[in-house]
Amino acid sequence: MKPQIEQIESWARYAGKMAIEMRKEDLKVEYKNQADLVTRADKAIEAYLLAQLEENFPSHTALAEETGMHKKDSAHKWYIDPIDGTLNYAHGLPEYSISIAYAYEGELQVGVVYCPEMDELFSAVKGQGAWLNGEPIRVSRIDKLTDALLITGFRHALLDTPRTNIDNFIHFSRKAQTVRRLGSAALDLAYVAAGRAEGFWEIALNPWDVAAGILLVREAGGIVEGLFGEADLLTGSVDILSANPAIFPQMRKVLEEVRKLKASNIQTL
Ligand code: 2AM
Ligand code: CA
Repeated sequence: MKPQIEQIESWARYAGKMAIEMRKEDLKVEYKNQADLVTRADKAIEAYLLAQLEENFPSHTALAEETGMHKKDSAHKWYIDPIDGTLNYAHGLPEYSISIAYAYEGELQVGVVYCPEMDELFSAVKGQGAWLNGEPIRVSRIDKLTDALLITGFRHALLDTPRTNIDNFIHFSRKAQTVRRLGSAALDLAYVAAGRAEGFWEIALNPWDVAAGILLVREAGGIVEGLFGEADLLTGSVDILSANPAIFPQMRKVLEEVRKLKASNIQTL
């Protein structure tokens, strides 16, 4: 049986209620490392979503942030982030989301990203389109980088390494209208899909952060690739570039310029 979008949407909405309720009491924050944390809400929501899968699709494989791979029939695979943007969640900021995606034979079929605090549910079905609370969404028509609002994020562990995103951030800050750092990659991609941002890039994300958002952007008429064209965005560490079709090549050009500067050891700041 194929997963129905309405069913996944209802799981996401229920998970969102759990997130809002649980934030009223002690979140029991544990640190995976300085900037990577987990709360009892992440664990409870993941357990709830995995239980839904077990009940409805017992033969399907699931990859979930807190408990890893639950390997079964891997032609059917789910990507689950119970709370994307846990740092925001733990600090009381509204920018966090529940992200659920389903892929068949490696092709994303359904994606849902739900922001409970704003009650915004973004959904997409392969070949059918993308929606925000049931209304169709499209990427923006802005076509000049100088008019573009971009979003990015920074992996803490990369800050003092050659893979740091800081150089890209500085160059895009000069060339675009502005660059925002919001804290939930799943929502960032949803905002590109909805035309609120023209582009998003980030380094070293995980498949569960991006799977649903990738389908949202593609179904809304946007482009998603690896930062330098890598095709596989659903395994291992993911470097991602996503934008409307006009802005996408302009962003790639800037990323390539920065890469060249770094390779030639020229001080890029
Ligand atoms: P999370 O809140 O689910 O951990 C912030 O720019 C984005 O990076 C969020 O989507 C966040 O997801 C993700 N993120 C945080 N820590 C991470 C880590 N150690 N590895 C990969 N992604 C991470
Ligand atoms: Ca998470």
